[in-house]
Amino acid sequence: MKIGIVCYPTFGGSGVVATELGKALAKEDHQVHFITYSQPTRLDFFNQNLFYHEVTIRNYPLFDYAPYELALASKMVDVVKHEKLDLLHVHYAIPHASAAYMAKQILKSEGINIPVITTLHGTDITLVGKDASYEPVVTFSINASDSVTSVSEDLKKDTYEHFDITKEIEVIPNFIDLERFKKQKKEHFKKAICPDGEMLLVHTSNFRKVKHVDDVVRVFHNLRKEIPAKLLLVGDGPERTNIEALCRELGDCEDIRFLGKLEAVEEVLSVADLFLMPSEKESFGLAALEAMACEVPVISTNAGGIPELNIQGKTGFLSEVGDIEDMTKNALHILDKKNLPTFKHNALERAKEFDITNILPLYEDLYFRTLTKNRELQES
Ligand code: GMT
Repeated sequence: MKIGIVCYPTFGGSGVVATELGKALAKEDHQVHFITYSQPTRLDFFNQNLFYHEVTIRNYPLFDYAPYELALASKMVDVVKHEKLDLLHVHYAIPHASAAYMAKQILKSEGINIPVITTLHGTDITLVGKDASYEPVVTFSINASDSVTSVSEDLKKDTYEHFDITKEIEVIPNFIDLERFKKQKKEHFKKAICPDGEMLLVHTSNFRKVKHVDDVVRVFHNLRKEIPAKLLLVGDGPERTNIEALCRELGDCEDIRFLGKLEAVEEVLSVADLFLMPSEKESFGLAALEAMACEVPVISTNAGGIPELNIQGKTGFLSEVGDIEDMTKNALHILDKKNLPTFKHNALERAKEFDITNILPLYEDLYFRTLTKNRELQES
């Protein structure tokens, strides 16, 4: 198949899922064309089946806001026509699903029929999409897609609850490449960070408010009153300055390290004992899955789709959003040397269920079904 993938090329989960999906499809001999405004972060190598088409946005002094959606739709038209794509798979509804609708209509006027699959990732529904300034367009473009997927049952439920959706939404969860995300031998690294055998806690995110990184720091503050521990914070974003200020206020700076945006996050996860995800919203929680694949149990909230991944008392624990005391208590339970090996083992076993080799066929099957349905509609 010749597949066009549209996504955000940044470090965000939706971009990671889209890029890893494209790479896996290319390995299966599909031809994959990425259409984005810059090279996706995890697409920095050559593969004969992978192509990258950059969306260039011409600005003009008249525009206060450059019309990205138009440039994207025009690029989709161009790529579909010249590369003879079979389908477009767009990740994140805003503005990819509506741009794809526009491209589809333009192509239709030229006698080309291109099916569009939209994957909902979370904030495109739970935060941004619900806003009145976007809602009608989001509703319309979801309903106008040929197929729609969401990354969890919870996100599917949320989408039906908050939008007037007439389309069937299929759940295809996030996945993990266990060949890349696995516990590596990095003892020297652990020794450098935890010279006296301290427990190592890790959090990775884009440091947006919704991630509650302050709760990570507060749990760590409480926990280290009981046991020696260190905390690594991976990622960067708008809340970072506030978090640094909080660390200073609590007097924990010397045991907390900010690592910034790291590409090889699996190396850090390989030496971690516990992962913290205190998010207020999380459609799935890909960062937690990456941790689990590296044998790291998870302390999380019970928000959104996280309970579909993290299993209470088995792979970790789930608390109400903001319940620092419960999270601290649970973290201490997991880090107890009698319990930790079992939690680590369970985390890996659970992660295996989301191995890309199990999830990729679900997308391929959806592509074939969408193409067949589309063809039948054309013929009728
Ligand atoms: O978590 C973020 O803020 C990034 C966001 C994105 O859209 O890139 O991630 C969302 O999509 C991921 C991949 O499907 C999910 O694993 C994350 O849970 C989801 N984030 C939220 O719902 C907040």
